[in-house]
Amino acid sequence: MSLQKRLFIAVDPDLIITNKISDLITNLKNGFPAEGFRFVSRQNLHLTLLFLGETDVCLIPDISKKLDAVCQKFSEFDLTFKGLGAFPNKRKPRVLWLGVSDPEPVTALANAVIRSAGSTPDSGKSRFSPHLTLARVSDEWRKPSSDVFSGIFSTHGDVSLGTTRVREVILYQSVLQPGGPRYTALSRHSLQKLC
Ligand code: 2AM
Repeated sequence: MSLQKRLFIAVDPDLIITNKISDLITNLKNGFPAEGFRFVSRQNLHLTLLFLGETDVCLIPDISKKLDAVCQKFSEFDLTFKGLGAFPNKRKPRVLWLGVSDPEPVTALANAVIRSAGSTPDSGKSRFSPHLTLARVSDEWRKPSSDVFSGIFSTHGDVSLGTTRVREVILYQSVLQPGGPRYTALSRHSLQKLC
């Protein structure tokens, strides 16, 4: 059997935005019953471009090469984090996320990454929708707590966290552990510098 790693491709917010997202998560934890949420830990905050899932390790050099090629065609760009949203909907969320107000550049980048590197069984199953996951909601909390969620969206729905410069695309390995996943950067791919 060949060795496999669970992979995904993402961009990271910069330190200032990471701190602001971390503060927002602290506010959410303080203001609302935390036991129904699994918040993303500070070091794991990212915006996924493509989830590859379990991937043969022998494919990793080829994926990295493809990411280099994609990143040669895209310049660094700004990404503004704004607004809370939820999958599948705000009434009974399974995932609570932070949206972006300028989705075009990151969507173009993600679509290019999907076209180039998205050939594993799990990749590119759903349409790219730019979001940064803040928390996952436990099943038992989805049904009885719609007033909690409406409280969250009325208080923080329009939250505006500022702009990060996206400078690189990162190939991550995810190792699932009882205390939450551990993400390790396997390779980093710089976008073209702005003049
Ligand atoms: P998301 O939280 O932005 O939706 C690493 O597992 C990342 O890959 C997750 O943070 C998740 O991004 C994304 N992902 C997409 N589809 C996935 C799936 N089927 N299983 C696990 N992660 C998935």
